[in-house]
Amino acid sequence: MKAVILAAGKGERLEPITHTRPKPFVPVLGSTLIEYTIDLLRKYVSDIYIVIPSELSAEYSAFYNRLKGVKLYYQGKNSGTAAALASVGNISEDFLLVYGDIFFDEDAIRSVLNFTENAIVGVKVNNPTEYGVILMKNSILEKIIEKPMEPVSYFINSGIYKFNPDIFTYIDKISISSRGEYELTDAVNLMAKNEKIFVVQYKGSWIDVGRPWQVIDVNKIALDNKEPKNLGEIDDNVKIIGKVVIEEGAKVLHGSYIQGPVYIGKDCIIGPNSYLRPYTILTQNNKVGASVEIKESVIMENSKIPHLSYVGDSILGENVNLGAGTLIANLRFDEQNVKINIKGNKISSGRKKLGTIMGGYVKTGINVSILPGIKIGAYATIYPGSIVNRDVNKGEFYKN
Ligand code: TTP
Repeated sequence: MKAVILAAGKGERLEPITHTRPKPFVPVLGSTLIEYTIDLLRKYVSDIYIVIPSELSAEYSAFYNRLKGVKLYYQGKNSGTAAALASVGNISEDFLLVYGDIFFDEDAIRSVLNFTENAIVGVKVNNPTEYGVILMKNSILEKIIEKPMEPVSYFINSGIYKFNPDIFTYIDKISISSRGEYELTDAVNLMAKNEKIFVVQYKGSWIDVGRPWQVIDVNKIALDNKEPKNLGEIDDNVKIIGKVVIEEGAKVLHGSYIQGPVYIGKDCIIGPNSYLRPYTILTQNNKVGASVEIKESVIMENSKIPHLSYVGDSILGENVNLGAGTLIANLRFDEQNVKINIKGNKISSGRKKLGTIMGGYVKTGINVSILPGIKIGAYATIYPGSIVNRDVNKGEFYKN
């Protein structure tokens, strides 16, 4: 069996994380979302095809080029999920199709493979109006309704399918949607009129990584699923409580206090006297120094937080350097859910606690304070002593 991963989306909602990396390469512990999906699919399929954007910056290309044992296809000039699938040409046997921006566990794949016919994996969510809602009868798909105004059902399309080759015939028949895209769900709806598509009611982990804070959610689940281990070096006088995963080459120095679950990736150096609280994810080669406290945050590779900082409920991109005394606020005085700017609209994150979403290569000077829900674009520089109370653009020099 073959599998196709659609990975040619824009990922605008995930900015500034996607300023320096394609959306499917958001970190999952020491790996990335797409590499996690590839590893999982490899157990079940012989060939993996990945559809990627046709125009790639050098920065983005480097990520795709590091994928081994997969075949890359460039999406043609049309946009949309159906156009993306059509880019692989025709596949002459049954195949799996998976969106590249979802996190799920193996049971989802196993359950869809149980069917000899077409099948789609559905999941229950609280916010169905943001997804393609599934209407079905006796577990057979009737229709998918994209982003309905009213929640006609709480059961939605997870982005995992098994198709026979007829899907390509239906793709040929659809026309451009009101969103200006060729949408796979239009082809699936045509197919559902003529052929049976079974709906798998999946209850395991599933996250659509569309919004920045969902990167924290995914990493929390991935860490919960991991066994504790220690391949690093730990000094005397380090206190570790709960589950901690410490990868090769990592060092935890004197006086550090670690409350699991915590992930300490390859070659990280922690301490002396650092405080890591639950769901601190240090992906790789991070430096966390003296009197630094981190909680529920994902810190991407090569980023350094060397002195006297607090980082709570945040995402820091790769190669970031926080100046001494950089403090990130993660709670509003009125304790309302933190809002964040997504494509020009202020959206509630649904989280009472959310700090900053910082792109790659950002540098902060000493004594910088960042208010809750602020996004800082990649390559920005924050002048010492600044209070960051608005979003900062990519590459901006911010001073106040
Ligand atoms: P979406 O999440 O609908 O779109 P997106 O990835 O462009 O994200 P954003 O809205 O934040 O810009 O995409 C669902 C999946 O389909 C995702 O894995 C990307 C993939 N996709 C393509 O491969 N080609 C496309 O033209 C589109 C629109 C999506």
